[in-house]
Amino acid sequence: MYTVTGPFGNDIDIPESVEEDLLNFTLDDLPGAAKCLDVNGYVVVRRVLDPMFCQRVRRAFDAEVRRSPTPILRQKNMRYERNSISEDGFVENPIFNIQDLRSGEFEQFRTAVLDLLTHPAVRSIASALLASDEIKLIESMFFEAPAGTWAHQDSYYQDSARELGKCVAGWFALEDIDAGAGRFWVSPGSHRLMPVVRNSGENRFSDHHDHYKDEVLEIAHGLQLTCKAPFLAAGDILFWNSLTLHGSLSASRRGVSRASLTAHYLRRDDSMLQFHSRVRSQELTDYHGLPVAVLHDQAKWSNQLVREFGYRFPDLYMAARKLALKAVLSHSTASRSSLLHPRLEHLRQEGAHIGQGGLGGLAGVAGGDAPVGGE
Ligand SMILES: O=C(O)CCC(=O)C(=O)O
Repeated sequence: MYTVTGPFGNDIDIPESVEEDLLNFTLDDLPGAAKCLDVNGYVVVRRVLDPMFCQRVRRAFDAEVRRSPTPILRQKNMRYERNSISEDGFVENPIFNIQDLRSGEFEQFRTAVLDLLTHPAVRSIASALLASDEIKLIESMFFEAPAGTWAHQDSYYQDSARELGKCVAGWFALEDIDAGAGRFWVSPGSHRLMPVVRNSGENRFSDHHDHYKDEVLEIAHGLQLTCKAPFLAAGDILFWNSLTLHGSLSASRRGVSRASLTAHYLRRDDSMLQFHSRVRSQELTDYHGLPVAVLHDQAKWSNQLVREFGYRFPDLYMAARKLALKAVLSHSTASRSSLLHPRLEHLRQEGAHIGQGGLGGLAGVAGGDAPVGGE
C-alpha cells in the first residue's frame, strides 16, 4: 500500500495492485455488481475492455489532439482553451464531451472514444446498474494529467430528472493507474449517509461554488466519511452513483499520467436534471444503436462561432455566460414546478436537504453545460 493525505485531511492507503483491493466484479456477475453499487455507492468491474482498445484511444489522442491548436471545451472551467502541457509533458486541461468534437479534425479520437463508451460490454453493465435495457450516454470527459478534482456529488451539476441518484457514471482506466498519479477516489456509502447538498442559496453554483466545495468537506468530516482510491488497470471501470461523494487526488509522484475517460449514463426515458434546477433538453445522436447526447456540437457553425468568441475573449465570454446563467435561473425558478418530477417537487417543498432556497437554485447556462466545473 502507498499512503498519502486524502481529501478529508487524514492518511489514506492506496492499493498498488488488484490483489490489495476488495470490491471487484467481472461481467459474469452483473447482478452482484448492481447490488454492490446499491450498497456501497460504487463498484469496480474488472477486465471489461481489451487494453488494446484503450491503447487505440491514447494513440488517436496523440495523433490528433495533443498538438492540435484548436481550442476545446474543458471540464474544469468550461472555457474554450488550447491544450496546456504540464511539466511532466501531459495535457492538463481535461476535455469535456468528446462527442461534441468536430469529426473531421478529431475523427479517430472521437470514434475510438465513442466505440469504447458505447461498447456492448459497457452497455450491459450500465443497463444492469440502471435496471433498464434502454439507456443513453449524456456526458463524457477525457483526462491525461492528474486533475485533483474537488470532492462533490455529481447531483449538484447533473442528475436524473426522474429521481436523484438514478444517474450512473463510469471512470474508464486507459492505462494501469499508478498510485501516485492522482487516483480517482470515492467515499463508500456516502450516497446513503450524506444529504444531497443542494445547488441553491449559499451553495449556488453561479456565486458560491467555493462555499459548496467547503461545505461538502465539512459534512464529510462531520459524518466521518472514509475514502477509497481503488487500483484500476487498463480496461477496468469504476462505476458510481450520482449521490456518491467522489473526486480525484493530486499527483504525489512525478512523471506518471492517468489516462482515463468518464461517462455518465441515464435510462433512455429519463432526462438530465441540471444544477438541481431545470430539465436540460439534449439533442440525441445515435451511435451504434445507443443514444448519445450532444451539447456543443462542433459540427454546427453556430457552436464554432461561440468557440471562437470564447477562446478570443475569455473574460467577456465568461461574463456573458454568467449573465445567461442567471437569466435561465430566474426563468426556471419561476416555472420550476412544471419542470420538476413530482418527487423532486416534493423535495423542494419539503426543503429537507442541505442548502437554502429549495430546488430553484440555479439553472444551466443558455447554450448549456453541466460538468464538474464551470467556475
Ligand atoms: O477523474 C476526475 O478527476 C474527476 C471525474 C469526475 O468527478 C466526474 O467525471 O464526475
